Parts: sequence; C-alpha cells; structure tokens
Amino acid sequence: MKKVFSGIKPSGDIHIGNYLGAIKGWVDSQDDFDNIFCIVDLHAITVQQDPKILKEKIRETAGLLLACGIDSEKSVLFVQSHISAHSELAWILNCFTPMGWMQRMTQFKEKSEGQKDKVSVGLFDYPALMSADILLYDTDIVPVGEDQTQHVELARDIAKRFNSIYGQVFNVPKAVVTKPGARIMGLQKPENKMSKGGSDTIGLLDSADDIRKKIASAVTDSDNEIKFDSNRAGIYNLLTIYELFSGLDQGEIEKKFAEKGYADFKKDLAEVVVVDLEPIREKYNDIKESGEIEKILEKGADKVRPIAEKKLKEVKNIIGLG
Ligand code: AQP
Repeated sequence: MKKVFSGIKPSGDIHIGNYLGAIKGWVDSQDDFDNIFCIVDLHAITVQQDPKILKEKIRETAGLLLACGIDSEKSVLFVQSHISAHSELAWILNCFTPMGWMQRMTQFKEKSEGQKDKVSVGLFDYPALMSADILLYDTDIVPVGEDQTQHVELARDIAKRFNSIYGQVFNVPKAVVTKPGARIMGLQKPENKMSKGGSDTIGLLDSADDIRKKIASAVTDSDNEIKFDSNRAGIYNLLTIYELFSGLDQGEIEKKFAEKGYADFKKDLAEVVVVDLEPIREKYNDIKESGEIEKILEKGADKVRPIAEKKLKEVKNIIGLG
C-alpha cells in the first residue's frame, strides 16, 4: 500500500474546516493506504502557545481524531515532538535548502502579514520541518488542502536536490489535494478561511446550541436566493458545508431549498451539522474518560521511531556526520 503522511496542528480547537477538508477523508482512506497521522506540535509552536493549553490540545486533537474514526490498529497516530528525528532532519534539510526557495512560500507571507516583530524564524522555516516529516517515512502521498501544495512542492524539490547529490536517499512524495472546493470559510468573514486561531469557527466540540446560534448569525446577503454561486461568499460557504455534511449534490440542495428563505435553510443546516457532530462529541468524551489516549500515542511513537531513526542515520552517514 502507498504510504501517506498527514499532519494536524494542535494549535486550537479543531473545527469543521479541519474535519471536512481533512479528517473525514483520512478516516475514509484507512483501508486503502498505509497511513501515518501526526499531531504536529512542533509546527504549532511556530506561533506562541500557552504551554498548559498546548499540552491539553495535543491530547484533545488525538482524542478527536480517534472519535472521528481514526483507528489506531489500522493507522499510526503519534505526536511529532515524541520523535526527535523530525527536528534533527529538519536542521539537515535547512542546510540543503536555498533561501530563495523558502522566500517564495506564500503561506509565510500571509501568516506574517501585519505582525513583523512577532514573527519567528520557526514560522519562516516551517516548510523545512514539514519536509522532514514527510521525507523521514518514504511517504508517497501527502493529502493537503490547496494552501499547502506549495509546501509539498518544496519537499519534493528538497528531496530531488538531496538525491541528486547523494543518490536515492529520499522517496519523492506527491501532493494530493483534498476535494476541490472543500475549503471552509469563516461564518462571519466568509472571505477568510475558517481557522483555529479565529473566533469564526464551528468547533467539533461545540454544543448543539452553540452550533445553532453560530449558524443562525452567519453572514449571508440580501438576495435571499439559495444557489451555489461562488461570488456570494457567505451563502456559498454555508451551502458547501451543507453539501459536505449531507452528502447531497448541489442540484438536489438547490431544489430542496428553492421555495425557502435563508432562515429555513440555516435551521436545516444547523440540524445536519448537529446530527453529525453529536456522536463525535460523545465518542470523544468516552475516549477521554477511558484514559486510552496517552497509551495510543505512546504505541504510535514506538511504531514510527525505528523507521524515522533508520532514515536519519542513513542521512547522517551519507553526509559525513558523526
Ligand atoms: N478552513 C478549512 N477548510 C478546509 N480544510 C482546512 N484545513 C484547515 N483549515 C481548513 C485542513 O485541515 C488540515 C489540518 O490543518 P492544520 O492543523 O495543519 O492547520 P492549518 O491548515 O494551518 O489550518 P487552521 O485550522 O487554520 O490552523 P491554524 O489556525 O493553526 O493555522 C489540513 O489538511 C488543512 O488543509
């Protein structure tokens, strides 16, 4: 089976953007690929984190992945910082990455905008660590949202460059973009992507009442016409969420709401979301209480450690370290 590496940052509350754009697909792919799911806490600290909250969010993210259906018997689930080879390889890759390549990364430009003094070198260098994550495990496929494809391209370029100097050391991975259009936007600011840092999200652990309130107050427009029109960002985003949760296609949805207004549509949307998220929340609470999360993460780290250490040893040896 093809090897797949996927990461998620424990940098806040996991939201329906993460779920629809990534986690749902990960769960569905477990019989088809040799999956590694990594909670990328070293990526989370590229912006400042509260230590106590970060520790909690690492466990919460793991619990939520399990609650959504990640099966630790079929796939590996571990925490990035538990395997020191990620940081070590990232440093080595830094030394093989031209500055110009890194300076082209558009996500850094977006994320650093307007906060010059606070921006860390780590945020700039994030793609080197991401390359290390991917290359350590001879990954074939990296499923990503569109915003991350440039980083996978960089990992490919670094792998090719390294291989051209030292021979076939790294497998050159491929990005597979998760379903087009599955980019969930903020409910109040539909021009921005739904993001863990923002207040504009529906969290997987939000109560049913909170979900209803958030959807009821989501921004739409004055057209009051329920149609998939990407020029009308607010209603388009809500319709996309409806489509992905309900499994209905766009034509069916437009037909269903042809005679209805936004208020009715929002009520239906809230129920579709609540019905899907409620069992996840319940399962999460059970897993948390069972005390299993820590054990599963340890088991996951034990599984990948020998693979990562072997690759790192090969790299160190070939470049003359030690
Ligand atoms: N709004 C979104 N719509 C669709 N997919 C999304 N993803 C994130 N936001 C959306 C996908 O979720 C996976 C894990 O994301 P991440 O933890 O690496 O963080 P991110 O991509 O930087 O997104 P966030 O949630 O906005 O985090 P913060 O606020 O910490 O930067 C990825 O596959 C991503 O594409």
